[in-house]
Amino acid sequence: MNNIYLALGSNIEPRDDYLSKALESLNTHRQITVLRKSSIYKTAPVGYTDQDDFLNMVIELDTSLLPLELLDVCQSIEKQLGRRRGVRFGPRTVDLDILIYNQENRETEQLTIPHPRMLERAFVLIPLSELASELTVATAHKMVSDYIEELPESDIKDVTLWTEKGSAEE
Ligand code: PH2
Ligand code: MG
Ligand code: MG
Repeated sequence: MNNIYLALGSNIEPRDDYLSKALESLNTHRQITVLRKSSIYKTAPVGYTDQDDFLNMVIELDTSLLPLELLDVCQSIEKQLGRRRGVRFGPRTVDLDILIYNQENRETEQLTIPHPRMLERAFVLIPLSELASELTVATAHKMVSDYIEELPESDIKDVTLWTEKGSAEE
């Protein structure tokens, strides 16, 4: 059994549809099974802040694909769902990032695993902790929950549970 986690994000409407469609595409792939999903969170943009709020979630999956093959599938789903590459960290219909792939620890031009920014990002750590709060990440000996404790309070406040009903009232 594999231990693979992916982060999903969208900040172009219809954000929740983009997340569901990405999930559906992953799940219909012959070599991918989505095992578990976190809740969906509404999150303030990080990095490039002059853009709309994101919806973010994390999923656990099982696959016989190798890391670069999985990356390829993620990028083709992004493309299929209308992702256009523009501003770095800027708006996107859907972003699929491989966070963790078993014990893989690699840094190549195409792909770095564990995801290089995941341990500083509340919008990744909080949904990930729903699925794997005791997971230790690659070479670090700390757990996901330890990293959450180190986050500034302001980052944590920027990540709130999202509900379809809540969004209709916005
Ligand atoms: N993704 C980024 C940059 N900033 N901010 C939030 N809240 N959520 C994201 O998914 C996100 C971001 C680059 O991929
Ligand atoms: Mg990303
Ligand atoms: Mg990405």
